[in-house]
Amino acid sequence: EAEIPADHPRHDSLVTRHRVEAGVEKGITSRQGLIAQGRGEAFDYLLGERTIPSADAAARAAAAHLLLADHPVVAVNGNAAALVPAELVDLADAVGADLEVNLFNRTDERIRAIADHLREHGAREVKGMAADARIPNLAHERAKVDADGIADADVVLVPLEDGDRAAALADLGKVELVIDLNPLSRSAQVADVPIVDNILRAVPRITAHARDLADADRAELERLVAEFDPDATLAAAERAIRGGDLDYSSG
Ligand code: PTJ
Repeated sequence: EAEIPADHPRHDSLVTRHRVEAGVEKGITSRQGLIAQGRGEAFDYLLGERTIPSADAAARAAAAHLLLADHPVVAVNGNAAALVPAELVDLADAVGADLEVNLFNRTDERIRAIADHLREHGAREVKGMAADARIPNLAHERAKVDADGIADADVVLVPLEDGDRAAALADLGKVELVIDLNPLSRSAQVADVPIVDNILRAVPRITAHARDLADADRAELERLVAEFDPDATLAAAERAIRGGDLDYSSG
């Protein structure tokens, strides 16, 4: 990361690529994670690599859900761990959530490597190794979760989730908060709160909103949740991507 000059017009995008590459080298990120990152990057480019107002409102609604939850869980996959490990630990601390490693391409080795990586970044307890519960309607390996983690959660934050798993979690009646740069992806479409933003910007933003709302009463949090409109949020993101008045001259 040190070699990329801070004033390079595509600095953040280059740093991100390096982190995902390093994640693969460290055994944290899957090779499919490289493809996922490329897809995300294309959408971010079209968004102007900024947090649009509807995504900020979604991050605030997500923070309200996490603060209201009885048992919030932040799921962590190979891309999230490579990109924002310390930020995920910070978010879990701010809202009192469990961290659970939960992988699309599950291997025990990668789960252990990600749990270690999160501990290196300040996490105390990391769930995901027990795998003693299943999400119904998913193939065996993809269905594994912890009984005292995601299986027991009422609110789950799933950054960059695969569509089938996002739909299966939503079918369980859990409140699902999804970070995904593609507003047309099934994960974004089934989410109670879709946050169409780069995970690099979205996670610290949810944490900042949670800290800002720490002293809010339940009625205010419930109002934020009730007023949030996922369809309008997705439509606003799609409009920003398709049209907008962006200046791409720096690219
Ligand atoms: O570590 P694992 O085994 O759990 O696998 C993780 C990936 C992400 C590889 C797996 O879940 C997967 O294949 O996901 P998909 O179906 O490729 O979906 C990833 C979604 O995340 C896509 O819609 C991308 O646009 C989006 N995305 C990629 N990078 C980012 C992103 N969204 C926000 N921020 C990003 N940096």
